[in-house]
Amino acid sequence: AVAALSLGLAVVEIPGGNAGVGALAPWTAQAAAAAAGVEDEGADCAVSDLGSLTANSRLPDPFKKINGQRITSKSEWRCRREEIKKLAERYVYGDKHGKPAGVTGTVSRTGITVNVSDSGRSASFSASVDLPSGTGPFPAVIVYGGFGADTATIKASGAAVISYDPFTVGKEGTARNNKQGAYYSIYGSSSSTGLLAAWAWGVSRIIDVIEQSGGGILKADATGVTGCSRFGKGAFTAGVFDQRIALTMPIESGSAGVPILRGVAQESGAQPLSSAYSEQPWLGDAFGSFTGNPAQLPVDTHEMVGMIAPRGLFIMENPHVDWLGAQSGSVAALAGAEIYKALGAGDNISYWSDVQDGTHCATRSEWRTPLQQNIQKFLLKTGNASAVFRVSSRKSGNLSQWRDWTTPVLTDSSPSPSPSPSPSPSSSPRPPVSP
Ligand code: MCU
Repeated sequence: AVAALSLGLAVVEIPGGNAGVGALAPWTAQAAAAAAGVEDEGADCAVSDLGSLTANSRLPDPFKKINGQRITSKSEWRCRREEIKKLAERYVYGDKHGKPAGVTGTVSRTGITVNVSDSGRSASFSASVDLPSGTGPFPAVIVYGGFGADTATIKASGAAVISYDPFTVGKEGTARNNKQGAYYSIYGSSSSTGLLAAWAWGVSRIIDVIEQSGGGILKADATGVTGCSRFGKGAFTAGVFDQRIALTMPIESGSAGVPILRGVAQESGAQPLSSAYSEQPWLGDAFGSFTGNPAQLPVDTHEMVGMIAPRGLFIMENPHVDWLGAQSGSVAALAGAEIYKALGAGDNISYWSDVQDGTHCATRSEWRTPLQQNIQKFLLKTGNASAVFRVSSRKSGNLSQWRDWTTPVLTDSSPSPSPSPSPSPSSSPRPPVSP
């Protein structure tokens, strides 16, 4: 539902509305959000009970905690996000291990090496580095796999390209009980963690090494990630699970990527969940129980989108290949954008499926400018272009069919304490009395 607009304005479709081209959205004044300095900001949140599973054919309410209460303030999102993270690991991706005891490595102008050790096991992998012109230190985009990402535009924008071969960390073509690659060398070949989480762990370890390198060549706080197709699934998962990633750019990711899992199960021609589960061990082993009944899942990918908030996210999709489930992708973006908006970061999520060329993973001229603008805004921190939301009319999903919750207006402050039996007018504690 995007009409061409040639006024020199960004074409912004207001998330939640589904037809036509909106004016610039009211939340465009938000500054770009910085990435967090840590992989998982909510690691200290206590999430012990993941609740019970109840069928819900619509998208779970992202703002509703496992205990049934809805959050009311932005500060509560941190631990609500951790709940979603735990649910996503348990039921969709498998656990992504945190930073192992030993991570060492090197960053040079041409490559990165990573050596990892934990509990007596060790593994190594490497990635190549291609610097843009200039003196640096540079921001960098970690590019999964060897195709589909416009590396020329990334470099021309002023960011380095780190070429990451995820198969060195999690190999494809193995049985689920015999997984291979650096992740599984450390955590075991029968680990129930799927390849997407393993690949994401590899990205996190690359960022560890960049952090430890002192920042002379690459900046540690300005890392993006991208990739197309199965590597779009991977790039999305990396951004979901590492809050140090400032910009996440999945391309044509399809089932097990951005598209809502409940949606691809119904979308005509989209890769079925059972196919995505069995084609490669991308998802965690536990997802096997849900391929036929995604309504039982206590999470869906709109909440993974929300886990990336408020950091930069630019979702690119192809509406010409049914297998890619772009309609369900648009619903994930629209519903996820509600989380961005609630956090005051609605201008940090872009979506673009309105493209001409139907070739899967083509280099597309339409994405050149928004790619550059996202790099400027979130990695170089020199730009503040508005987000774009261009949904192809070929595959435009309708959010209202998929949700039964509304988007809260979250307060900036901490929640007020729940009403006590005898509310005291003075809530400040008495000063300590000295003996
Ligand atoms: C869209 O990503 C995958 C898709 O899930 C697979 O079914 C297909 O075999 O490969 C796609 C891909 O990675 O293409 C490069």
